[in-house]
Parts: sequence; structure tokens; C-alpha cells
Amino acid sequence: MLNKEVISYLSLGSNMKNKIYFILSGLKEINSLEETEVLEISSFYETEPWGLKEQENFYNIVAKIRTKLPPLILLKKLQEIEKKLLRERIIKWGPRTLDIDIIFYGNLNLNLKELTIPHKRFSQRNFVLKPLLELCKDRNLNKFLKKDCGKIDKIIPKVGVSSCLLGKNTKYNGGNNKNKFILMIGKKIKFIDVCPETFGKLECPRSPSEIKNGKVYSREGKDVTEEFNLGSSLTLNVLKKNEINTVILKAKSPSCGYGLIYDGTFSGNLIEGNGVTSDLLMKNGIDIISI
Ligand code: PH2
Ligand code: MG
Ligand code: MG
Repeated sequence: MLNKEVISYLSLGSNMKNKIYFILSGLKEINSLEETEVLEISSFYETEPWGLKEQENFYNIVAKIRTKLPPLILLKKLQEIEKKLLRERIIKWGPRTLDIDIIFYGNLNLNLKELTIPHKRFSQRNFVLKPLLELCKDRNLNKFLKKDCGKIDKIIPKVGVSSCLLGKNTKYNGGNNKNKFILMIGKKIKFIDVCPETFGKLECPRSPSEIKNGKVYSREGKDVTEEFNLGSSLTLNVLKKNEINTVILKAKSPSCGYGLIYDGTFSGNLIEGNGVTSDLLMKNGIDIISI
């Protein structure tokens, strides 16, 4: 049975390791859920821990989504995403890589032991209210804002991104991989775009390339390993210069692929592996989100 589409607001928080990486990865996973799309996100905020004080500052945002998933299914899917992103439930209100809470689900009021909607404590928490107010102006939420509720600073994270995902024509065929989700995210973070193929002085358009036995070849068999290596080290330089430790890279490419790449036979088969640039960035401690 098809469910009705509903607008829901989610609060995302992280206060461990690479917080931006965990929040962006969470958004990517939410956007990939069936019948679900992230429509808009708030600004990012650095917030003092609420509840248990002796822990790192959080990064918090709110996401506005549309979904046809019923509330309990949505909850289960969000918990699976938290788990995939290394969340361990040890201490109540303690440090976490990623917490995703359902704040509103349409106009639904729900009171079950596993799920309360609206979220039980959202109106006590400026770290939810501040970002929520950016996206949700029609619910008279201003009245809940506390005067002194700890530090909440808007921040603009810097993140690397494959140029083609922003719509720049750097693809082998002269086109791009413009991505609506990435452009939406880009309204709230500062993207530094990188294209290893462009940095490596490869032409555009050009013949496609794939990795075989640790080297990169064009479809006609030309060895372009040096160009790909140059592109990867220049990409690393740009990211280091900008003090960036998170990148969003185009999936499956011989430079930017992460986890899965083409097998070198130009027949569309995918195998486990990383592109040349992803491999270098990963070895340098940069966290990669593959889109
Ligand atoms: N989440 C908590 C407990 N305390 N404090 C801040 N600043 N941000 C959070 O997301 C947060 C918290 C429990 O989910
Ligand atoms: Mg929470
Ligand atoms: Mg939670």
C-alpha cells in the first residue's frame, strides 16, 4: 500500500571524530532511503553539550525531508544508518558519531514507548530549535528559544567535492555529473572543488580510462598512470592547503571511485577497489563520501 507523502524534520548531531563527515554521510544515507528525499538543510552549528557536560562540543543541524515511510519504519531506517556510521549506545546522552532524531512527522502526534512525536525534548533544546527555526517558520517555535542555553555558533564547514558533481564539465565525455543533493548541501557548506583529471592535464573530452593491475589505461590502451598520479597529488595539496579532511567524490571513477571501481575491461563490470586519488587521500587520513 502506498503511504501519503509527509514532510518531516530530523535533528542530526555528532560529537566524535570527524563530525562533518558523519553528518554529511548521514544525510547521504537518508537521501538514499526509498521514497525519501532530503529537501533542505539548516546551517551547521557548533553547540555546547546539553545534559552530560563533560564531552566534546557537538555539531548540529536540522534536515527537512519528504518521505512516504511510516514513522516506525523511518525510525528503524534511521537507527540502521546510525549503526552503519559507527554509533554505539553506551552512555545515555554520551558521545556519539551520529544521532538522528525525528522532531516532527507532518502534524502527527505519537506516544509510543519507542517513539514520541514531536520529539519529547525538542522545545528545551536550543541546539534543535535554532537550526529548526531556519527551515520551519510556520509553527511559532520562537517562543521556546532559551536566552542562555550555552554556546551555539553557526559555522561554515569546508569540504572538498568532485568538480563534476557541481555541474562542471570535467567528465571524460565532456559532460558532468551535476547532483541535486550536492548542490542543496552546498548552500550551507563551503565547497572546494577538485578534479584530479583536470589537475593531471588530461584533455576534456577524452577517452575513458580504467585501472588494471595498478596502472591506469585509456580504452585505446594508452598508459595514463602518470597523469592520474599527478592529479592525485595536486588534489591532496589543495585539500591540505585548505585544511580539509572530508571530501565528497564521484563514485566508480578511476580517480575518485571509492570502494568500487570498473574492472579494467571497459565492459561495465565493477570490482572492489579505489581510484588513484581516493587511495592517496584515504592514506592521508581524509574521510571520503562516495556519491
Ligand atoms: N544530543 C544529546 C545530548 N546532548 N548536546 C548538544 N549540544 N547536541 C546534541 O545533539 C546533543 C546534546 C542526546 O541526543
Ligand atoms: Mg538525540
Ligand atoms: Mg537519538
